[in-house]
Amino acid sequence: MSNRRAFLQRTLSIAAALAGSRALPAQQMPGMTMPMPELAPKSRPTPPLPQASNIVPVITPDVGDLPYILDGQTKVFRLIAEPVKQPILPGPMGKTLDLWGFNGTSPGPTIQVTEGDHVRILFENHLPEPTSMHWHGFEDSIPNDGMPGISQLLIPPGGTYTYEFHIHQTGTFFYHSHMAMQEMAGMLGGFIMHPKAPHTPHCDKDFLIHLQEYFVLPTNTTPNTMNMEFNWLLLNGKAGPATTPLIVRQGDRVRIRFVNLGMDHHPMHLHGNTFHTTGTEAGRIPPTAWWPGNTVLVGVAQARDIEFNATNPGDWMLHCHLPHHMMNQMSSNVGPMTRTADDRTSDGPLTAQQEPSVSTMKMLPSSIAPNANSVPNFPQDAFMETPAMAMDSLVDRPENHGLRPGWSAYMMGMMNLVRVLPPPLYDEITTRMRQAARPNDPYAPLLQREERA
Ligand SMILES: [Cu+2]
Repeated sequence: MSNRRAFLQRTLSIAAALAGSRALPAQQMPGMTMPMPELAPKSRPTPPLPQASNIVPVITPDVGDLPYILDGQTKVFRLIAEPVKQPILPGPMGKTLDLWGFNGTSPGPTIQVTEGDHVRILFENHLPEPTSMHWHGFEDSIPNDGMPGISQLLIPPGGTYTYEFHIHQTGTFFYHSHMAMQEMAGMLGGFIMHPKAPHTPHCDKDFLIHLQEYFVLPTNTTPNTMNMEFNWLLLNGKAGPATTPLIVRQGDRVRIRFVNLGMDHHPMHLHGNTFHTTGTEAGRIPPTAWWPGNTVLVGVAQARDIEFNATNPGDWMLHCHLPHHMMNQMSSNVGPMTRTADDRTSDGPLTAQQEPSVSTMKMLPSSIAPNANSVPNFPQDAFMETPAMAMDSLVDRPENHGLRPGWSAYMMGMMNLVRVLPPPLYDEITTRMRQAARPNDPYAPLLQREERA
């Protein structure tokens, strides 16, 4: 059947279905010519590994993967658009946002497929308004483009749509609502197309990080999606220090894939290592055209893949370098001015006895120079809400093991760590990660793979 005939048939039949009912289950949708298999469970079990054993699974920290079931040779994913409660920072000064996402998270779970796969997405709209899903960068047929009013009708609340793809590209792609305000409410997710044969040089670790921004007034939980000033800057749905570090064994070659579906461009900077930019939202860059750097600008609607050899041990900052994106609650109309009273300073490294606390939220006079008020530009960070709100215990997890006490006071907004760990510490931390046996652990595919190796 020609693409045009298939398109017309699908459009007409779906239009008929939508006219008849706003909440038909997928199995009853006329025109759904593909046999509908049993739907994959909504709860996320341990994500499946990419089939080929030589493919390193992409880890999306704090998010995880969308599982699939096989219908013959077709990988079938069930993607549900729905309101979600997204905890972006824990504790008394923390925040949980009311976002729109997929299958319980925002960003939605990452879809991983391999070049040559046939893929079916059973999409369900559990939102209170119509939507449609765009597959960003896909070279596929027009009925699967997700452009409302152009390639398909809007999918009403309770409605469904089936997208089908034959995967012939490779790289970092993504899915998102093509309704702009829905996109700003969190409706985005990653779509990784692995090559059949891994790229060379081989990468031992492969991570995906979404760059996100929201404006949320104090005491509010719903973002103002029309605002152009942002006070909560997130990586994979978390603000620093709630971002889960990227765990790397010293000597690994590491790929990090950044995806930006927000309003601002983000210059992502890595400390201590020089990387090459090896991919864009259009896939792999020929090696002769890679460019070195320690900062990569990830523009709106873009993906950037970077790779480096992690030979330099340490806990290296990975962060957006826009100053306002390195803070939490950065906004001209957000108060109060706060800082922990345990805001000790010193000219030496922190010791275990110096861990700050969140017991009080007041600047100590001893932290301020006697002539501070006569110095132009004062105050700057002294009266931001952070740093110096240590919350080590609130964000404690195996991936943070061994960081110096009080570390969390200096992680904000779009900040995370790439922990390049000498083998003994790497083994200790990954053992702790395994022992934690967390449900839906985004690191699980990697831990399982390394355990088998
Ligand atoms: Cu930024």
